[in-house]
Amino acid sequence: MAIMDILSFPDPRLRTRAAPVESVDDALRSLVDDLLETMYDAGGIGLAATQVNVHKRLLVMDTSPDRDRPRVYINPEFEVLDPELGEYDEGCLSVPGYYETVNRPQRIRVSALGRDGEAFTEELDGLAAICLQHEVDHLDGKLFVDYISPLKRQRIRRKLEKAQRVRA
Ligand code: GNR
Ligand code: NI
Repeated sequence: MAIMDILSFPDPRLRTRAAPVESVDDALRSLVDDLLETMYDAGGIGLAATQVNVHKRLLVMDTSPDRDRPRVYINPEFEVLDPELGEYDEGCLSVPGYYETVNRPQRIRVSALGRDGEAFTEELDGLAAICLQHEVDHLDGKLFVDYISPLKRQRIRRKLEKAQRVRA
């Protein structure tokens, strides 16, 4: 197991569209375990492979209160079950320190492969539905800051660029 480095906005690698996973083998399962370890270490409720610079359609989540319910989604697809949007203050491990309100559908049906390579379908609502959509956006090269005003996005970009220069 290993903790991986998480890319930060505005790193252009976060804009990569991830490719479908071809086979769920031991190497992929090892990556899944590293993603989970990295997510728990960073204190996030989700993590997409894109964020650790691996451009495969794979994400992990744990929205449980005790953080003891890891979920794995390989090649996830979702459909919206209820077009009504709900607003939520979203954050992102790749946009550290910033939270902005985003509107998304509140109920979705997700199909994916699990860690064992078996297909499953489930319905999600609440925070899990928000998080899954946020993670699938990462796999498509999208970030929650794409939904806010260009002025706010530019302000966040400048501050994170400055913080990254200081750390470098
Ligand atoms: O830890 C996270 N919290 C969060 C809060 C509201 C909406 C989405 C998220 S996902 C985020 C972890 C992350 O960046 N996943 O890509
Ligand atoms: Ni994120």
